[in-house]
Amino acid sequence: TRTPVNVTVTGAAGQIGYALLFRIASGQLLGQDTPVRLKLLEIAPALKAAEGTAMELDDCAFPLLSGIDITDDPNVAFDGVNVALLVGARPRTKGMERGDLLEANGGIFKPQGQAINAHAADDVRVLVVGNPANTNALIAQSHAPDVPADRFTAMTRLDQNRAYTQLAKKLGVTVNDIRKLVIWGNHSATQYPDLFHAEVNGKNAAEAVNDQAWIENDFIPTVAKRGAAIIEARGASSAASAANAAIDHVYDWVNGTPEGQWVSAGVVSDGSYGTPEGLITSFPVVSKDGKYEIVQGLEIDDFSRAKIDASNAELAEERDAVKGLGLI
Ligand code: NAX
Repeated sequence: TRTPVNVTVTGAAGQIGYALLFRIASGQLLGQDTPVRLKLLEIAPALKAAEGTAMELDDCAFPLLSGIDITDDPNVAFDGVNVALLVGARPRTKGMERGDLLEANGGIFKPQGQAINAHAADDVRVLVVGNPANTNALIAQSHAPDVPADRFTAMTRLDQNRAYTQLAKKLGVTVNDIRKLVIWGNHSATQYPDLFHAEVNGKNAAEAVNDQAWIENDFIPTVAKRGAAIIEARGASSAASAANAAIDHVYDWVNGTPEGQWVSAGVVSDGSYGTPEGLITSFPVVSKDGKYEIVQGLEIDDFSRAKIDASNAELAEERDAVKGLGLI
C-alpha cells in the first residue's frame, strides 16, 4: 500500500471545511488509490468543533483515510504537509477598512507561510482559498523563500465553474460542450471571465454568443458577483461549491489537465501578458508533470486587455498595501 499523503486544511471547522473534508477523505482530492492523512488547523476556540467534524469523519469509515490530527499550531499542522489547503481567513466585518482586513490576514498567512517553509514536505503544493485569496497567497509565499514560488496558488476555479454554467445556460448547451473558459486576474469583482478564447463545440464562444452587450452587462457581472448572489439567496456564503472548486484545482494540479483543456488558477506571474511579475494572479493554465504552467501566445484584444489590466492593477494595489504594512 502507498504511503499516505499529508493534507492540511486550515479553517477546518468552518463551512467550507465541512464541505471539503469528507470529499478529501473519500478520495476525490487525489484519486481512489491514494490514502490521505488529514491535518486540521483551527484557532483554539474552534478546536472542539473540529474534533466534532473529525468524529464524523471517523464515522464514515473511509477506506483511504489513514488518520486525523487536530491542532492550533501551524508548525504541527504543516509538518510534512504535501497538500496545504489554506481556507481559514479573517472575513471583512462591518466598518473594517481594507488596511485592517489585509493586516488581520497578514497575521494569519505570514506565520502559516513561515511554518510551511520550515516544516512542509519537499513536494508541498499550496492552494489559498481564504479571502482576499490572491494577496493572502502572496503573503504566505513571500514568507516561504525555500519553497519554489510556483507551489503557491490562489483559487479562481469556483469563478471558472460559475462561468461555465452561465455560458452553457445562455447557449442551451451543457458544460461538457465548453472548453478553455478561464478567469484572469483577481478573485474579486474585477475578475475577467474570458469568452474570447473559450470554445463551444469547437467554435469560438464569443462568436457563438454573438451578443457583446450580454457579455459585458450580464455574463461578466453575473459571474463576478455570484458570491454576493449566493449570500443573498442562501443567507451564507458559498461553501459546497467552493469546496468542489478546491477539489478540482488540486486534482488537476496533481493529475494533469486533459489535452486541449485549460483551467484557471492564481499563480505567481512571470510577467506573461504584461502582468506585474511576482503578483499571484489568475491565468489560463495547463497542468503538466505536476506543475501549473501559464498558457502562452494568446492574442489579447483591447476589450480583454482593459479588463485584465484593471484587475491586475487592483492586485498591485493590494500588494503595495501589504508591503506598506510590512506584511511582505
Ligand atoms: P467560515 O467562517 O465558516 O470558516 C472559517 C474558519 O477559519 C473558522 O472556523 C475559523 O475559526 C477558522 N480560522 C480563522 N483563523 C484561522 C487561523 N489563523 N488558522 C486556522 N483557522 C482559522 O468561513 P468559510 O465559509 O469556510 O470560508 C472560508 C474562506 O473562504 C473565507 O475567507 C471566504 O471568504 C473564502 N472563500 C473563497 C472563495 C474563493 O473562490 N476563493 C469562495 C468561497 C469563500 O467565500
